[in-house]
Order: sequence, then structure tokens, then C-alpha cells
Amino acid sequence: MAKLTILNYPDPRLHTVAKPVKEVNDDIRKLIADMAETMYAAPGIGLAATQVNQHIQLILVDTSKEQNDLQVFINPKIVAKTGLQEYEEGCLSVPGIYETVTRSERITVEALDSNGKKFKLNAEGLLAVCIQHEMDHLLGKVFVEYLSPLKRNRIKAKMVKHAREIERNNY
Ligand code: QAP
Ligand code: CO
Repeated sequence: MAKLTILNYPDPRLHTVAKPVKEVNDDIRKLIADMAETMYAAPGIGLAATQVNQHIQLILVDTSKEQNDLQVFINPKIVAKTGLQEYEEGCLSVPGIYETVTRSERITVEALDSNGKKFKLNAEGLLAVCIQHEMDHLLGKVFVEYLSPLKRNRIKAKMVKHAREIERNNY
């Protein structure tokens, strides 16, 4: 297993639209293992392949307290959604930023698992939020894009400043 580099907002590569996975093979399972290591090390509760610069439709989620319930979604599709909920979201690609976003309260997702087997899942609450947040990454969308332009630009400036400081410290 290997820890992967996470792209940080406003990296333009985060706006890449992911392509469907054609075959769930050992290369995909290796990427899943590396992404899981990366997500748990962060620690995070969700990670999309987009965030590790792999532009395929693959997301990982683990919203369990013990961080021992990895859920893998390949080529996920939301086939039903009801209600609305607000949740204060964060993102491993936007470290230190937490903002409230409104999303569907309950969703039904269809996807393939790590063996290429199709499954259907009903999700609500945090799990539903997390799946929607990660699926947005596959469309090239970062949660800060739901905020006002003013807020988003402030976050962008903060991220750029922070990146410059890290760069300076590494020099
Ligand atoms: C997406 O995000 C999510 O700023 C997953 O300094 C988050 O795992 C969906 C993290 C909340 C729904 C609700 C963020 C770690 C982790 C940070 C994450 C940070 C360190 C974010
Ligand atoms: Co994210």
C-alpha cells in the first residue's frame, strides 16, 4: 500500500470530469487500497479518485466511528433522492475550511463494489451527505462552489497564501 498525494483547492485538476471504470481489475483494487490508506491517514471520512489525480468514477466512504467500515462505490449513480438537510462539510482538498451545504436528506445509490458486483444502497444523514460530496468530485465539483462567490474567493485566497507559505518553508 502507498499513501497518495491529495490535490488541494484551487488546483484546476480538481475540476476534471471522471470517466466510468470499464473493468474492476487488480489495478483498480490497488488504487482502492492506496486511497483507503490515504483517507485513513488524513484522517478523512470520504475520498474521491479525482482528489488523488485519478479521473475515474471511484469514491471511498467510511462514516463509522471506529473507521472500520470502508464503503467503495464504482460508477455510482443516484437513482432516487428525497428531502433536504444542512451539514457542515469539510474536504481533504480544502484543509481547515468547514462550511454548511444543503443536500438531499435520503438517497438511493447504485454502484459496483470492489469485485465489480452491482449493488444498491439507501443512505441518509451523514452517509448520504458524504456520498453526494464525493460524487460531486467526480463531476469536477468542490463543495466551496456551493458558497457565495465572496466566500469562495476568500477561501481560494487563503488556500493560495497557505500553499505559498508551505513552499517558502520547504525552500
Ligand atoms: C467529505 O471530508 C465530507 O479540513 C469528506 O484539516 C466531510 O473527510 C462529507 C478533513 C464532512 C460530509 C461531511 C478536513 C481532514 C477531512 C480538513 C473529509 C482537515 C482534515 C475531510
Ligand atoms: Co471533498
